[in-house]
Amino acid sequence: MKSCLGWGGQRMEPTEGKRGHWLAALAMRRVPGLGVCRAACQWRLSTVSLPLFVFFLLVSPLGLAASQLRQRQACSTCRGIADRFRQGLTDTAKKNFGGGNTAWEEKTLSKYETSEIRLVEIIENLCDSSNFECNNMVEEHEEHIEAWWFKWRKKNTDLFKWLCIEKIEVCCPAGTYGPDCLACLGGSERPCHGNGRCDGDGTRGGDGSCSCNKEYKGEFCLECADGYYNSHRNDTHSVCTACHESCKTCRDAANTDCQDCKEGWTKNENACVDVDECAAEDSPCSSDQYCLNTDGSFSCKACDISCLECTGEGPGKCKSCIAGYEMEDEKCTDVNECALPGKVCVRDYEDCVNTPGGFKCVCAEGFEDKDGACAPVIKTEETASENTSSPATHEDL
Ligand SMILES: [Ca+2]
Repeated sequence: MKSCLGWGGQRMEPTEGKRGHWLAALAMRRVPGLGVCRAACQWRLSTVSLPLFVFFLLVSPLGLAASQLRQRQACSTCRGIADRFRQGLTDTAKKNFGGGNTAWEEKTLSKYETSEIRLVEIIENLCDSSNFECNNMVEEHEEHIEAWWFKWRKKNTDLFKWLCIEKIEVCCPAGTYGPDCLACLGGSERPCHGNGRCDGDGTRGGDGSCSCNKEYKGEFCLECADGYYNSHRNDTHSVCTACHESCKTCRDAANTDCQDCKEGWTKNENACVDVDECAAEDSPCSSDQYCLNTDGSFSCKACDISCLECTGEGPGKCKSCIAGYEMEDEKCTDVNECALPGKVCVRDYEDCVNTPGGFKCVCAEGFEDKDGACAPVIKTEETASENTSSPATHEDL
């Protein structure tokens, strides 16, 4: 509750001592956080059954997952605060210092360096105004930040470690996880033996288990995943290297070292070799496609547009031609219907135009299609050009 009362007005009035006035200054400047916090407090106060609700939330799997997520988020929020604080220190380092060298300036600077004014300036920029979690955390733990600034900063230079790990206890040292910061599987020095990610690493959440990189498997990420073999191995180190592309599993790097072949490959005299899917009696492709064999696979490609069926790319690889084409010099070639002995365009004043795979009948020059016949074109251009100047323009003026 204390935290909520923070920006909610109480500290708008300066209270006793140092903290009172800078907090008041902060509170007044940080209007955006105010409303949200006050609303949250009222909700909390008015909810009588809250403990019960929280209990059920925590025991349900969904609740556990949510609380895990919250713990991780709290750590990342705190880390963000520590990072922004460090940035704030850098940004304010040269402030109130003219760049001169006078005793007065040195004195002023050294005073500013450790002053409340500087602290307030830094704290102001720790969170974006829309970041509720961040504002809430700063507000809730302002005493810690203040204590660090005035008392502990010299001894404990790392604010993240001091605040997030030791005081607020939302983070853990790297390589450890969970409420008690236990070592990740494989040890905190090299979690998951350096071959994976430890669940909850560096946070108060997670269970310390390993998610292995793709080359590794097993609880400790020491074994090799399918398609990889141990090129180096002892009790604490394991290096897994990719098998030959033909192996599903292997003992070493060559295609003769496969234990099992990958799909699309087959064992032939101790080695895994490509299966030629295209050599099969029944082509795996459809009739208007040709089959292209590749290492470990195959693909189906479209025949040339002139082929009905084909054995490869282009009109030269047709087995038979589509209508409008005929086989000529082992190629499917367009039939010129217009040059055939029988006339194909039979209307008067009509020309035949050959097209790939077909032909068109169009009216000859000077004729146009009218009611299914080719009729002479009647010119109307002269009347159109005479009407270009209109008296309307004069009226407008
Ligand atoms: Ca193949």
